[in-house]
Amino acid sequence: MFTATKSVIIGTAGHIDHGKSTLVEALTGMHPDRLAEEKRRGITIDLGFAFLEEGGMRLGFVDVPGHERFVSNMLAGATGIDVLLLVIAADESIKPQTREHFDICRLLGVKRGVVALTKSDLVDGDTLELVRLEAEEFLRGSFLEHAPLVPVSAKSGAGLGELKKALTDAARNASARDAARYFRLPIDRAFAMKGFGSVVTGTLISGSVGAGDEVELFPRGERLRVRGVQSGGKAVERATPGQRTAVNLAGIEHTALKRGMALAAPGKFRKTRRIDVRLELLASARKMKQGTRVHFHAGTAETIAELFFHGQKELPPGGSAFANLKLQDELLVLPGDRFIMRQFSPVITIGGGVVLDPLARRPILRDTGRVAFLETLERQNPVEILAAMAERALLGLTREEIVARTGWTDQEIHEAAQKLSGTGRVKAILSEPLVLLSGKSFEEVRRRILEKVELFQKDNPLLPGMTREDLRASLGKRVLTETFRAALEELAAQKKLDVQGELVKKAGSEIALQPEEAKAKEQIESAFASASLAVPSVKEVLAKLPVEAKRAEKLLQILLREKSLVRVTPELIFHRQALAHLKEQLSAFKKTQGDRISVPIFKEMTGITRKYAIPLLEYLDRERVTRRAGDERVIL
Ligand SMILES: Nc1nc2c(ncn2[C@@H]2O[C@H](COP(=O)(O)OP(=O)(O)O)[C@@H](O)[C@H]2O)c(=O)[nH]1
Ligand SMILES: [Mg+2]
Repeated sequence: MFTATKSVIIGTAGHIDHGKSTLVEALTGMHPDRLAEEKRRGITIDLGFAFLEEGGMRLGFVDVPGHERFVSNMLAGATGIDVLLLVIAADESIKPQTREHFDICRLLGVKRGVVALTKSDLVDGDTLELVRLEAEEFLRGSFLEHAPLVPVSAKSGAGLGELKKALTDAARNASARDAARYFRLPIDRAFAMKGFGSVVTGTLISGSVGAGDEVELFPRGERLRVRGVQSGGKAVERATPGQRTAVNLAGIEHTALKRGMALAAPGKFRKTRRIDVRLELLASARKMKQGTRVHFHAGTAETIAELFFHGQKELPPGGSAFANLKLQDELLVLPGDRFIMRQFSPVITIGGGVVLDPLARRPILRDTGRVAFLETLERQNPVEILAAMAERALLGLTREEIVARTGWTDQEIHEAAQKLSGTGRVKAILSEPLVLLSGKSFEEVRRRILEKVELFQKDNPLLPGMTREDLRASLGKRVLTETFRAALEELAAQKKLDVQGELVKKAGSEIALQPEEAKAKEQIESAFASASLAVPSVKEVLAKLPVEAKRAEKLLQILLREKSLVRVTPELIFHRQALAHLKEQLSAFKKTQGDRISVPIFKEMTGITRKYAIPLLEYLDRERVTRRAGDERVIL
């Protein structure tokens, strides 16, 4: 059996020249600085990478630049860090970028790490102790409060073994990322490789990717084919989460690809420009007003965001709020994604937060339920979230919408929907493909259907019911056909409505006639009954009634529907009994005179003129009582 080796990303952070790159090299034997300019200038400008197999795990090192000018590069690398390697030089202690990098890692939700007190060879024991105390003080109350503090020297090698052990311990405790989720890879580099074509790299944050896969490029939208995948510098069948990953892509120029884009499972997600978030302002930042513009960093992407606080006008330093962010560029984010905000000018890190709704709408005053909805999203209970999403989707909530807004797998959606069914909070108006509606909206549609049918029957007492089509149209476009169908089905099953073919009526309702209508109806029927086969014209009968023409016509319709009367031609209507009698006469004729009858004999037997005889015989042919044979009829 194949058991995946655990892959963990270790990211450096710390002030420039504190020995980050040197330390990564000392630990891995690989120098992470790769650009010629970096080598020449001796500083890290962009991200560097190195790998180490240790303790049965695959450790990927992301080495970030410490210089303040390159914080945005640092941010691109900080995404996907499982374990932080915070570097503090023993000869300099905590410096501005130590603080900023640490703030960033905290805001990005990094959960564990190790602190290296580097260049220990340059200081005496007392100074080292002092720096240790300063570091402890600095980290108090943070996620690194209980992290190991390891003095090391890349020069002498002192402490390196202990640091490696502390890092592997932390890596072992890091929660494994889930390969069963949808694939997502924020791109941090794109280049062309001779003989291969376009290659992008990034830290695989979710799902897996392998040769032959189709992936979607965000925000551009192209579907691309994966030619091959490397991880840790080696070709692999599939790269799994927590791995530095290089993806060779077919069908695109490397110049069309750049840092900030992302690869993801095709057809699942939507790029966005509006997101709802939980936002946190650093205590060191200035208070923030509604409408403030900030630099926004998420994944490896960077854009400008305009802030709108839900339910408050401004945010004090150290404060936190729900906010709607309008982004200058479209990008791909999902709930739970962390982001960093940097002040517009001068550019310093002022806060960050977590994405709650990646497909938020523009904030509008009458959307009073938004804060409660965001609170629900923040609590992360899938059942509650699904119910709340359905409640806010007045038209209905589709599976695609759920995936795009949550990133949930089908299994997760199924489980949450299952737990909700039966509570009445959500109704599955369609199960394949899934469409959910809140119980409240569904009830409202049911109520409106009953109301429309009732109203229709009241306005049209002489009609047997409302057609499905008219009923559907009366509800307007804001009711999905699926909802209408499900509601109608349920009302019929509960015997609240009678649905017969195209007609819908209140269960058990009968046409209620006014006394004069009842009388008129009787009059019509008896006019035809007494006429036997020599029927009067319809016009003539209706004209004699005590009700006006429109109602008279409806009464006639009722008699036809009840089959008391039968329309033989557009002009000729007969009473059911007269026709029954005629059929009896024919069968009696067949017994005594044989099965053939001519038109004159038929006229003689029935005593009617040709005017009635021919249409009646044609009717009998249609009814398969007789069959025409030349000038005669065969009685069947
Ligand atoms: N004496 C001493 N110098 C070191 C040590 N580690 C790094 N340095 C030096 O400090 C300088 C900056 O190191 P570098 O790794 O580029 O720092 P970074 O900017 O944090 O990546 C370089 O000149 C290194 O040779 C150490 O443990 N002892
Ligand atoms: Mg460096």
